[in-house]
Amino acid sequence: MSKTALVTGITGQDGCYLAKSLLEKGYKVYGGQRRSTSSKHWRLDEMGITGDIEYVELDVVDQANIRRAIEKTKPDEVYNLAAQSFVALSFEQPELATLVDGFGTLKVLESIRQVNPRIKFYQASSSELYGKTQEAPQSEQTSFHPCSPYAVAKLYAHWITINYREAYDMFACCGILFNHESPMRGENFVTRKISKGIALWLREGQPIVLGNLEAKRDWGHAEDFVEGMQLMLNADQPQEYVLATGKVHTVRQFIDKTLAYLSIPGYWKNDECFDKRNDKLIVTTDKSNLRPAEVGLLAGDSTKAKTELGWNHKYDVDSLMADMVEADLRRYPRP
Ligand code: NAP
Ligand code: G4F
Repeated sequence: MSKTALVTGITGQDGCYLAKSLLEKGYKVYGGQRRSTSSKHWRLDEMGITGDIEYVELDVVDQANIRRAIEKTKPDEVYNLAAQSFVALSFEQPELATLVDGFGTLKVLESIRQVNPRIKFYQASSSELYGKTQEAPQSEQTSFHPCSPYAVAKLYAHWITINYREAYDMFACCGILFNHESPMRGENFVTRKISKGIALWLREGQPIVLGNLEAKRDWGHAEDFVEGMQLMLNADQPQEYVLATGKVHTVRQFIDKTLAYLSIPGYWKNDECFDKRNDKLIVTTDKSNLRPAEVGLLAGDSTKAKTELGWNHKYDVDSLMADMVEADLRRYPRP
């Protein structure tokens, strides 16, 4: 008999890749989405799977509503992807990040415990938990030092998931996922600002405005990472796993790769990048894009996921960047 999954955060980047993958494996997929005055299905539409999913009203700040959604959908597996996931915004709206990313997870867990504690639960933990840690690369053994309201809320969610597993013997696990991007990435995140920004620069000439160009990230592709989530929920035992590529690049290097891919000869003058052919500005910075506290380096060691789950990634940073740039060139073609 086919399995049923309830995915919170179905309208987000990971929601659409996970739903596509689950549907391909024969799952019945319920998508939890919060009320909105307009449709937020652009990702699902682009993937051509909008009509294959059944939607339920689900806001993770309202427990009665989560409970009803679980009673109605009777899932075998719940993937809790719902979050206010933009780190920078969590400094502006710290309470909202705490309510959604922290308490929201508790509410989903508690609803599962009340309705059917045999439902398997996946929590979207984050490499942001490591924050200011001095250790690199970071593995399941590395200690956490979160340094944003987002990361602190995610730390609560991480430990409450483990607590429910230990206290109630639930199959609840956390994937500690390093940055993963795709053509479906939200437009505020730096890789998408670059891929969309360069398409608009080619079309209309306005420069891309960024913040800290020296931040180092371990960027993978969401398509690979949603496979790891499913492997975790289908493992013999619920455990925590790091998913990462193990390769690190700065924001500046990601820009260089993008320009090289498009054969745009760029040169840097401090934090501004220009076109060698005509000195036209391509990238500049503005302090409004800096954060009160910054995570300088995230580099993941996913040996455990590779050996125990057989997980691996198909994309590297170059094929990820190419996928994103090609998608934005299609969306924003030159006239
Ligand atoms: P995303 O694109 O920002 O999607 C977040 C989803 O959460 C959206 O569907 C959003 O719905 C939904 N949401 C927000 N507030 C909600 C609420 N109160 N109730 C119900 N749903 C709500 O994020 P993502 O990149 O797919 O990431 C998925 C999860 O993995 C998140 O928990 C994120 O924190 C975590 N994570 C992501 C990464 C990464 O690099 N992408 C790495 C580690 C962990 P709307 O469309 O209505 O806004
Ligand atoms: O793309 P970002 O906003 O992603 P960030 O902060 O690493 O968070 C993402 O990954 C986490 C996993 O590690 C997730 F948990 C989280 O939900 C989210 O998906 O920023 C990446 C880096 C940062 O150091 C930032 O300061 O890029 C730097 N950056 C430089 N200029 C910028 C910009 N980031 C953004 N968003 N916009 C800029 O203009």
